Amino acid sequence: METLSLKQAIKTSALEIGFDLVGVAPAGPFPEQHYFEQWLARGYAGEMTYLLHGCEKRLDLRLVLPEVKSVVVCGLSYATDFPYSISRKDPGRGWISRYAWGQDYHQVLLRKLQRLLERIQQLVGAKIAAKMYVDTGPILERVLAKYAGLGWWGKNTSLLNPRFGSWFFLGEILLDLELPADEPMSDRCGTCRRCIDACPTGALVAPYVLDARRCIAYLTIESRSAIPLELRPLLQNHIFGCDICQEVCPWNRKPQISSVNEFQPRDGFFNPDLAEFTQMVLRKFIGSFKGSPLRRSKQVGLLRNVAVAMGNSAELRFFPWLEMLTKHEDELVKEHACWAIETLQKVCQS
Ligand code: B12
Ligand code: SF4
Ligand code: SF4
Repeated sequence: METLSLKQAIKTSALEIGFDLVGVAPAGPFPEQHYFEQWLARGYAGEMTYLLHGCEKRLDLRLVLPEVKSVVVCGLSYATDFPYSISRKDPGRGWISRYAWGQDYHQVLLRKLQRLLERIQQLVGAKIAAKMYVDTGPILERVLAKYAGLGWWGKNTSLLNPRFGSWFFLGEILLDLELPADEPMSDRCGTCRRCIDACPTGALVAPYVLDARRCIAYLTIESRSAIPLELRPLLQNHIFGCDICQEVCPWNRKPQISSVNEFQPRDGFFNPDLAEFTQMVLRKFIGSFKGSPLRRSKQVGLLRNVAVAMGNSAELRFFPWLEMLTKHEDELVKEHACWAIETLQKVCQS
């Protein structure tokens, strides 16, 4: 099969398998890679040292797969028609980021990529060297997605697509197969800067640049440390991740809804009452969180986050819960619970 029709057949297969977006990127190098080095040098990665250790590979795909000639990049929407956090103002209820409401996306995408790879090998009629990645691999997924024509980099650093907004995950197959690359999409942010203005912690330090150390997604999911005191009040009711810079984006006003049922919210994950959520974390962490992205924070991380949200709530009904958390065996949980009690006491006095 000549390469253009092979590429078309691969794209058709990806859509049949259920991906919403698909394109082909060259194997690089890409001019924007230097942004990644600059970003690391400024310390914006915080505790995510795996980004530093994998730096060489991220800058050269051949260190990941020596035979790589092109990359098939796929996108899968996780948009649901549930409301946005910016329209829900109850401080006694926590916010879990939309991407984490349902099943862990890594497995969902990897299963689909595996089927696509099998289909590619059938089309080629031979086994070819290949590697699949979803999120955790040492590659710059958004750079590849841009060059595969899936979207443009938003100023909030998410990849945006006119049909799906930014509510989609990425997955890639690196291939020992020469395929014609797609055209990158042009930037459609224009003069807009809503995401930058809406970020509660000032984490978007410039257009297209995120200081992860200030980002609520990093602080509540990736960081294993104490949340800096000055940032705690700014976290508001966020207990796992944050969607604000995506919710305010005009391209996310009416995104096409995902067809994947596994991304619908589990019971108790959409805007949960903070006390009920704490009870679930304490009693059912092993059971209720199986196969959920929330496991990444571990039980201790979730309790730390809940304590901060309770402290920010100005709701005195959380005192008994916080008292209980001050007796937790983990120092991190204790310290955040004490902070929250002091914060609530100040509300009582004022
Ligand atoms: C580390 C990481 C994070 C960190 C840091 C995020 C960040 N913006 O860098 C934290 C924990 C904060 C995070 C949060 C989230 N993440 Co994340 N994350 C990653 C991961 C593992 C690496 C990203 C990385 O290398 N960052 C370093 C920066 C420098 O690289 P980059 O963002 O790709 O930047 C490129 C361009 O933006 C451009 N660029 C950079 N600076 C500049 C400056 C200018 C002027 C220009 C023009 C371009 C430009 O060049 C860069 C590469 O050199 C990727 C998976 C992967 N392997 O790529 C997922 C990934 C980016 N995350 C993803 C998601 C879904 C999220 C969250 C929405 C989850 C949530 N709600 O909590 C949030 C969104 C927050 C946000 N505004 O980005 C998706 C993004 C999907 C999409 N449509 O964009 C990915 C691709 C995972 C996946 N497979 O689906 N994430
Ligand atoms: S995810 Fe939240 S904290 Fe992070 S950059 Fe976006 S708005 Fe700011
Ligand atoms: S809010 Fe505006 S500037 Fe930010 S990503 Fe969306 S379109 Fe771009």
